[in-house]
Amino acid sequence: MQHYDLILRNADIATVGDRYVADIGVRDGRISAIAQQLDGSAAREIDAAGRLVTPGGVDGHCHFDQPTSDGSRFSDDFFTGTRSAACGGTTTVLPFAAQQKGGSIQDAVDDYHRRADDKAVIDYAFHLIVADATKDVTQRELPALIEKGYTSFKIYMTYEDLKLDDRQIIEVLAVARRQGAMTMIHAENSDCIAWLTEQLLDAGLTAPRHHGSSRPMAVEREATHRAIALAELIDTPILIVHVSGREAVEQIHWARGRGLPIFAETCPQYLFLSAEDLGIDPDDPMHGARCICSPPPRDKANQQFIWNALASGLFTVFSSDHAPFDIHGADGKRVAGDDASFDRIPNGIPGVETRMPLLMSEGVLAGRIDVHRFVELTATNPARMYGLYPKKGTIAVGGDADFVVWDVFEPGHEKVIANDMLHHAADYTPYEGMRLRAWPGITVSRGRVVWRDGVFSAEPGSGQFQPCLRPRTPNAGSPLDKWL
Ligand code: DUC
Ligand code: ZN
Ligand code: ZN
Repeated sequence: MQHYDLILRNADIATVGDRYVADIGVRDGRISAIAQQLDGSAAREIDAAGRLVTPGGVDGHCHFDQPTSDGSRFSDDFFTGTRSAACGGTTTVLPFAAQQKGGSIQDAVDDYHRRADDKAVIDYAFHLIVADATKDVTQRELPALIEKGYTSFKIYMTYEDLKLDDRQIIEVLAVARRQGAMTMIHAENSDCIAWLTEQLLDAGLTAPRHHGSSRPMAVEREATHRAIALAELIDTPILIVHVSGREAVEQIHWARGRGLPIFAETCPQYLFLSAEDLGIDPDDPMHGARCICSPPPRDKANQQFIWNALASGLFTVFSSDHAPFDIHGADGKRVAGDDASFDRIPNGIPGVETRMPLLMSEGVLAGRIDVHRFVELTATNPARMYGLYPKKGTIAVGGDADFVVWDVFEPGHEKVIANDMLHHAADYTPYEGMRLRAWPGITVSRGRVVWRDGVFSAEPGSGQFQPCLRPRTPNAGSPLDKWL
């Protein structure tokens, strides 16, 4: 008789392609058998009793303990950030090792490992941020890092200390093409934002809500179109991150129609927040700062547009873009003071723990998407895009034993989100008071029960770094090959 470390019995398993009830046998952190009435014993058995079980989430976009240039500090380090992820059903995270302008990417990676390796409680891989696309970076550092398992990088079209110009973007895309890596692009037009910001500040319009006016949809639409054109020119796939609105969606739809491999990500803030959330509370001028992120949440009508694009398959991945800054205290949103103008307020909101339950509740249980699409967006596709599939991102024999057993609540008995039930270190959640019909009851990460019935249990440093494979093979046979 086979012996397992863990058997999950009577699981209602959902993957991208299948749904069936079976037992899952786990040995040495991997799924070693899936069968109806699995014959065997285990050190630990859990009866899922027909509850829905989905692959552990892969959050392809989150920020923990990332160095900043304005004196602010991300609320979460790798311990609190990954703890929060685990309690929200995520078992793999991909934060960013960010190159400083003038610095080396390898140094950024070494520094980030020092921040992560003793602290993470679930598995993690790193994207790179390329802030300075020098010859040394594109010809030596990036190819060497890709070889070592850092196979995706983010580039910015805005933010003074991060942005690349079109020529530099082309150089990075050419490396991605040669090496078979994935380029993620933050698409907003930097000069438009700078000009609009100057006009707003000159007119005395400095409150948090004007953040939205400084980055209207046209700014994102133009940069999205340009990113698509540059990727088309170099003949390489890209993934456009945190797509916020209908006008950027239209550009991606257009590109797909031309057969271009343009992938896209959206995030909970564009489904559940709107420009109104940047507004002023008469008693607290900084209230709207809680929801300052870039691109900003759009008008309410836009939310339906994003839902439609999630359901239709236009979006490839659904990530949190968890970027937490405290609303109280001097090193978070208020780093430039209690009445700082919108352009001096750190961008980003917390959301790594609420990503999966928000989409399960408001997407699947509300009938907007089916459970297979949920799995695809939250786990399988991010694992595929970033070279972690099928070790991560599905429930299959041979893959890591990463899964979530869901609690589902009847209408009238929903779970009400409150910041003090979350496990991040941020002092607020923008989703306070939302009533959800689903929440992870159990999270299993590489066979370890890290979250069960409200109790978190995992040691700092028990998460493992995951080198990523190349998400695709290098292009071959294009006329561009003689130059690239
Ligand atoms: N925008 C980003 O590009 N990164 C972090 C947070 C944000 O709002
Ligand atoms: Zn970004
Ligand atoms: Zn981000």
